[in-house]
Amino acid sequence: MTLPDGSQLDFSHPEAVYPGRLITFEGADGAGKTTQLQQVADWLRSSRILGDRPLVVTREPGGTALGQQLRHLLLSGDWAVVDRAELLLYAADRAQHVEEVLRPALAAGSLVLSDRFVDSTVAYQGFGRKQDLTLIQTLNRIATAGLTSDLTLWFDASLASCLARRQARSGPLDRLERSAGGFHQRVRDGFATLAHREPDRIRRVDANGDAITTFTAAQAVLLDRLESWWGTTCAPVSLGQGG
Ligand code: T5A
Repeated sequence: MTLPDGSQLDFSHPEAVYPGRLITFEGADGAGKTTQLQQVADWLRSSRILGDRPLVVTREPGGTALGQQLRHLLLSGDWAVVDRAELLLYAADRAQHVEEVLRPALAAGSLVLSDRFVDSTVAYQGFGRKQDLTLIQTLNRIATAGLTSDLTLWFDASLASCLARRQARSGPLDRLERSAGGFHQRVRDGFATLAHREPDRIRRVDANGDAITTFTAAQAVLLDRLESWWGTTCAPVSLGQGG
């Protein structure tokens, strides 16, 4: 960022290269990413594919104590939240999450699986709420201090499938899930645009099928990437066989 006197503000972290890796799980509400994250974590633990490398599972919003409070403020629907406040609350959650959870875990060499990260803000607040994308990019850079995912799995299911899954789930819909007026279509368009722009970092996983079919597709991407990072080799494991 250039200041009025011509000097530069640099939000990036001075030691941005870590021995660990960050994989984020993204998708529209109800696409099934949380189900997939749990299955991937179970598979990685039971297969011992990571050896002694720690596995950390976390999420946004709500990956820290502060974040859990922010998650409630954002999703309960108990009060009005204007779009700019929504954007800033997600950024606050992320800043805390990055410093308290992600950086320490990555510095310790962990494989970190995060249920959502910066791409959600672009898709939801940028495309969904139509807020300024340049502003969001700057805010994401401030919140992350330059940290990016090494791999993002975008679980993509049709709007009809997502809606049916949201409705089949027990409990009320949260504030974001209740958004109408083409919001969910724009969110999906947002993820599609991001995946098109960054095909190496963001990999689309077809999530229209059942959970096992989706897991098999995600597993193929993960095996390939884990091997390229750490030379790990492991045959795909069917769900239910426990590795
Ligand atoms: N948000 C988040 C922003 O707007 N900006 C941001 O920057 C960030 C970080 C909370 C909300 O915050 C928004 C996005 C969200 O609206 P969240 O906690 O991740 O984020 O909430 P949701 O995405 O709403 O999580 P859900 O749990 O609703 O959706 P998932 O994770 O996609 O779906 P999942 O796995 O929980 O599954 C939903 C139901 O479908 C079934 C499951 O059993 C479950 O009942 N299911 C399937 N059914 C059939 N076939 C499959 N393949 C299925 N997979 C799962």
